[in-house]
Amino acid sequence: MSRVTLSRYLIEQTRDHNTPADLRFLVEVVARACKAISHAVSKGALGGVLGNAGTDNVQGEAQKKLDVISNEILLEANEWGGHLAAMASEEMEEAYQIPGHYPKGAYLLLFDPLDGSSNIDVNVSVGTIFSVLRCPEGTTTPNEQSFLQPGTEQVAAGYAIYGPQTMLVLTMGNGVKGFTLDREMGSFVLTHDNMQVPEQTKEFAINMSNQRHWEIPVARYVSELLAGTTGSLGKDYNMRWIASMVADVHRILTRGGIFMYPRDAREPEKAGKLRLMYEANPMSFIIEQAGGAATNGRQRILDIQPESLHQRVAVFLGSKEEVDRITGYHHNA
Ligand code: P6P
Repeated sequence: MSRVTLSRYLIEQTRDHNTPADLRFLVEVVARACKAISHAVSKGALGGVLGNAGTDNVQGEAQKKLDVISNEILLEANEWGGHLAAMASEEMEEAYQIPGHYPKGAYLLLFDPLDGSSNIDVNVSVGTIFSVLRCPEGTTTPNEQSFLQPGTEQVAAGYAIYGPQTMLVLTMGNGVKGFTLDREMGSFVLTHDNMQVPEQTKEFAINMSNQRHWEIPVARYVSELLAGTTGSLGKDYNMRWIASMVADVHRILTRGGIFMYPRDAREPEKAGKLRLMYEANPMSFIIEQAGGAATNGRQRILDIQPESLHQRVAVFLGSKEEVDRITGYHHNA
């Protein structure tokens, strides 16, 4: 069978699901930007792109040079096309307005340009996460409020993972597709036609060093996982923590598992570490489209009504049986 490239897949999506041409163009442009980011990341020390940029992002976190480079790549790739009304990024406090000399379009693009960037200098997989919303009707100058839509309003979401392979994983509401970058041809080729999260798993992902800070439902659940066949769950579990959300989620999408980043007592005023709009929402859309589940411990992440662009959220996502279990423990706490 001839290879299905991302371009062909998107054309077929338009034919089969009436995907608007502007949305198809948007995904193509983001994919092209991810190829450029992949190229920059792969240079590593040879490209003089490792290490800190000497600046902090809106979260007060030191920015890596590649965080700034990746953000610039996505802005420059998307600002001229006429498909976007505005953009928002983990790396920028305010929404990014499309320069006046470019046309505007119907969509809002949100992204974490390089997630897991603490791993860059140690050559561990990192990625780009993106989410697409419609700009509210009649909005001529989108502001923060324009972006504050629940995750159920996403029309597309995806991530690129820069690992042994560069892959683009995408949902437009009709399942989850995985595309592998053919570097010789420079095109993303469909290699994973229908990604599904197994409902059951024996693998969990959490940063165990935070154990003493967890809320009771999380402490109870993880102790049961660790008890294995000697405990109430009756099976032994394995643990993975890459500390790069894109890499942990990709593993779960590929072979199952549960990913947890709970809120904890270190900063009780924060609802969690991960950001709702450009990390949790896109990943939750993908996981649900693949048959998994995603909650903040108490409610479906996609149902959360955002209150601010950079708000944080607790995340429990992956194999439905386990996400339902930990969510049940929160409800019964
Ligand atoms: P910790 C990376 O900085 C990130 O935002 C996610 O990609 C990852 O899952 C998490 O933080 C890792 O956090 O506290 O284990 O370093």
